Parts: sequence; C-alpha cells; structure tokens
Amino acid sequence: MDQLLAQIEQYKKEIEASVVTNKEELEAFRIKYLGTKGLMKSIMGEMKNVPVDQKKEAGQMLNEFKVFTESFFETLSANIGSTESTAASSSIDTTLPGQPLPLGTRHPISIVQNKIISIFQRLGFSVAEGPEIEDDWHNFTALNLPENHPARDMQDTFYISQNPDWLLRTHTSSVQIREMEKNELPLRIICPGRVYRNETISARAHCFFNQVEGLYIAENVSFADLKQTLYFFVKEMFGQDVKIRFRPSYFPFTEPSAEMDISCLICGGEGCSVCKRTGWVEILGCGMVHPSVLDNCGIDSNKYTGFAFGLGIERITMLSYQVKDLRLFSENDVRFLKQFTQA
Ligand code: 2NL
Repeated sequence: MDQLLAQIEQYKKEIEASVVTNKEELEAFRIKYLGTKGLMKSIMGEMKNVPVDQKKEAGQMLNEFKVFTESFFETLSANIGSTESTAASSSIDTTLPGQPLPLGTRHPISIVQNKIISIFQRLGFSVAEGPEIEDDWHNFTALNLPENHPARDMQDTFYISQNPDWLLRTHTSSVQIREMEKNELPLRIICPGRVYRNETISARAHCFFNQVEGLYIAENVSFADLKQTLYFFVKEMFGQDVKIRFRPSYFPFTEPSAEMDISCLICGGEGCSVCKRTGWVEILGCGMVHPSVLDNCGIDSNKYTGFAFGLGIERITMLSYQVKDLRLFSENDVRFLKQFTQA
C-alpha cells in the first residue's frame, strides 16, 4: 500500500514535468499514461495485490490519480490546440515593417476654399455652416426672392419629392439667413459649402458646385467697407498687382448690387481667350443687404446695415490653376488630383 502511494507520487511528478509542444507529443503522452497498454491500466492491475482491508483506500487513491492524469491530459490538449491555431494564423509576421501608405493630396477645391477662409478669418470673419436640404423660407422667401422668380422653378431647383417645401439649397445665403435669425449682432461670417442647381452638365456648368458667401452686418456698414474688404481679399488671393473693378448689377437680396471683375490673371489685362479679349474676368457678385432681408430676419433695418457677397469656388480654382473643364473636379481621376500638391 505505501509502496503504491510512493509509486503514484512519483508518476504524478513525472506527469507534471511533461513537456508537450505538438500533437505527436500529446498522443505519445496519451499512449504512455492513458492508453490500453499504458501506465494507468498497469497500475490499476496492481489492485489485485492489495490486501482486502486496504482495497477501498487504494481504490480511492487510484481513482484520484486517474482523474488527475486525465485532467492533465485535457489541459495539455487545450494548450496544444491554442498554440497550434496561433501558429496557423501567425503566417502573418507581425514583426515585419508595415506597408507605407501613399500620401494623398488635398482636392483643389479644398485648397482654394481653405485659402479664401483664412483670408477672411484674418479680417475677423468666422465660418458658419448649415443644412444642404433647406426649406423654402431660408433659401428663397427670406431672401426677397419673389414667388414667380425663375430660380424657384423646377427647371432650376431640385425639390424633395416628399415635401414641396423642401429643396437642395441653391446658395449658402440660407446659412446666412439662419445666422441673422439668431439676432446676435454685429455679425461677420463666411459660409462655404456645396450648393445644387438643376443645370445640364457641361465643361462650364454642373448640377452641384461650391460657394463661399460672406456677410457683415453692424451699424454704419457702407459700400466703401464692402469695396475695401473685397479689395484686400483679391490682393491676398491673387497678388498685389491685380486690379479690380465693380459693375452695377441686380440681385433681389441686395440693393445696390454689383459684380466684381479682376484684371485677367493669364494676360495681365492685355486680352486673351480666358478673358475673351476684355482684359477682365468676373469673380463675384455683391451688394448692400436689402432692408427687407434684414426685416425678414428680425433685424432693425433703420439701425443696421450690411454687405454681402457670393463667389463660386470652382470658378476661382479654374482661373488660378487654368483648369478648362469643371467636370474634372468631381470625376476623382487621380491623374488630375495628384497635380495639386501643397508646400
Ligand atoms: C453670385 C452672387 C451674391 C449675396 C450673394 C447675400 C446673402 C444674404 C443677403 C444678401 Cl443673407 N446677399 N448674398 C449677395 C450678392 C451676391 O452672390 O453670383 N454668387 C455666385
């Protein structure tokens, strides 16, 4: 009996010291200890030599040893399973250096948009944003656009079929209306963003494009402030030698209204195909905010005045980089896009 106990203790130590690293070694362990001709079978055979009065105790000891050996085998088996599957998935060598990601370039529209924003930020303007799906009030009615104005026509505006009051904004003026409605004056904002118009797509027109609109509302804002602000913008944007001129124009939301031209960047005013031999190219529309628009937003038009302007980013980008076809901006052709690298 003591001899059997000593034997079991020794086998336990041996089992505990077993090292199994693969399926073959695991199977060898199983055969050696748990197989039909294995140690467990032969040690169980020892029972017949144990005196009758000690059989019960010896049986308990042997059972315990069997449970110990079987659970040890289970543990070894589980460990092999996890290491073997790790080995299978580790065909990926995690110590190898990564594949370098090619560095992209900013979209030309973003480059120009950011430049415009930073120039106006230096003049104290802050950026305001708003929804692309608008209601009739913010896009048209508040802006003094009469009921029968052609811009409201289905031909020019994308309406949302579920609700006749909803549409895709045709300009970012709607953002400025929303800002004016907050009645926190003075107000000095620029509103960049995508706008939509139902145009036939060509080299010069698209059904969506990007705009920056600007608005300054305070006491005693004059047309002189408008001119000087835009003059500063043009010099920063296109260089100190560029000339500007204003031509009278008409917008329902400004009075008086004007369009601003700059001297042609390509020929310097001599006359070329870009400026159609005039020496000038139109870059934006502007004016003094119509008193009715201020009133529509709950701003006292007797106390406050303001100016506003709007420009198309695609147009400025085409002039700056001599891009001849507007469609290139939305085709995502990397051969086009990777030409626009920044310092
Ligand atoms: C153009 C002309 C313009 C405005 C936009 C504006 C906005 C408010 C009130 C008054 Cl909330 N005016 N915006 C004013 C004049 C011209 O854009 O040709 N844009 C591409």
